[in-house]
Amino acid sequence: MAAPYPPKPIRIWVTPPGPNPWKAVFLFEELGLNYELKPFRFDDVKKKPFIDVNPNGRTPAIEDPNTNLTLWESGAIYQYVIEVYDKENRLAYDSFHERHLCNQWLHFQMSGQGPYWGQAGWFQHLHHEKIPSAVERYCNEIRRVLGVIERVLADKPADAQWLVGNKMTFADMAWLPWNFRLSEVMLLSWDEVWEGLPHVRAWHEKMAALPSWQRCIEIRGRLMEAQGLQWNGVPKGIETFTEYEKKIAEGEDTTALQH
Ligand SMILES: N[C@@H](CCC(=O)N[C@@H](CS)C(=O)NCC(=O)O)C(=O)O
Repeated sequence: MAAPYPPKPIRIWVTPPGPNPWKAVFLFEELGLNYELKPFRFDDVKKKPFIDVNPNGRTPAIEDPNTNLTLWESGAIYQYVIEVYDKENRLAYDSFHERHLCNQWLHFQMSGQGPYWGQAGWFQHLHHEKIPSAVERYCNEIRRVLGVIERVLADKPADAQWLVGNKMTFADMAWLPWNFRLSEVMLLSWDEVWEGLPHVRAWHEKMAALPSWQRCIEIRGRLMEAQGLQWNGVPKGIETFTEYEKKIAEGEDTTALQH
């Protein structure tokens, strides 16, 4: 058996319900890195000990004993892991143009996907009052951003439908975990989510089928179970989002689903 790489496991702090921690775990799994998970409850994300690791109180965060570096913000974690642990450029390029293009797509994901998908989910499910115009605004933005990706992928040769060059890179992977939640975020069937987006759908499904992502889903399921949560983040014992929304409106603790 090959020696673990890197020699000391990198600790990844995760709150299981939200998509962002799984963005980090997906990259570690795909590169086959030596890591350990530090799962904790979403309710504790703004408390010690986690705020000593990330003063902003958001997951993921990593602690790497091999380099003595603690890092938060999933985009920064991606750039770090790729620079330090993907020396063979399995999920990156060393050529000038492609390096910068990968960073461009990563920044677009961080600024154009994370916050908008997150706000769509918030106004759809968690906000204490129904504001249809807010849901509409963020869902429209989701469609607009996916439309950008659709055009880019459609313009590429059939065997190279990735954001940069002709292979999957970290710039593609970064988009998967939030897209994986789209049906729930938009309250649509998957066929409705992907309407008019055949290239995005194929791109998404290729990544979702990877063993590395399947392992993420399996690990997430176990951690959610251990925290008494259903797969969508709704606590066990609450059957539907409608029932959950009612509890939120009544002011009961709702922290488990917030991402
Ligand atoms: N920009 C951050 C966003 C991280 C983020 O929002 N993480 C969620 C979990 S998916 C969180 O910890 N939320 C805590 C909160 O909203 O207080 C990143 O990409 O790492």
